[in-house]
Amino acid sequence: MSRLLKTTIATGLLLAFGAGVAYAQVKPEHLLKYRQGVMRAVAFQFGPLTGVAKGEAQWGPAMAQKAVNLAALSVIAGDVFSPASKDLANSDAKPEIWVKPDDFKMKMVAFQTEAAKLAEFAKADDLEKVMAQVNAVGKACGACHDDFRVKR
Ligand code: ASC
Repeated sequence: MSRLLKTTIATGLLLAFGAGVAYAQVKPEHLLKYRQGVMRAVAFQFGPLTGVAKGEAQWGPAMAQKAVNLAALSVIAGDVFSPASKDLANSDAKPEIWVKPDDFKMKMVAFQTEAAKLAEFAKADDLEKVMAQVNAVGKACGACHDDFRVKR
């Protein structure tokens, strides 16, 4: 193995370990605020888009930007349910998330996939496809909430 390769691998391992340690040190209440903030941000992008799908809100560049934001946030949403956050109090996240991680992951990926499609249709300014895709995203949101979020 070349020296450069060894150095690269060693640096990568250090960074990965360092990030893990830094993450573990975040206070639980801050992790919860982060998670709830990200999910709130998701809802604040998606809510207006559901208005578009219902013909109650106007389509335009600002609304298309919300779809792009939603796709980015969906990626972050996949990172806010780490095992380190499984015992947070005052959370609507069900323990099943960490009991059935494969099922949870599948539903999270479905959300991310549908949100990415919505962003593409939005960027293409294809209102007809946007309206249909908003419903697909809503179904993905709901499918995960049904199983993994405490009913309110
Ligand atoms: C929203 C929102 C959700 C989803 C869900 C879709 O606008 O805040 O949690 O849509 O209701 O089933």
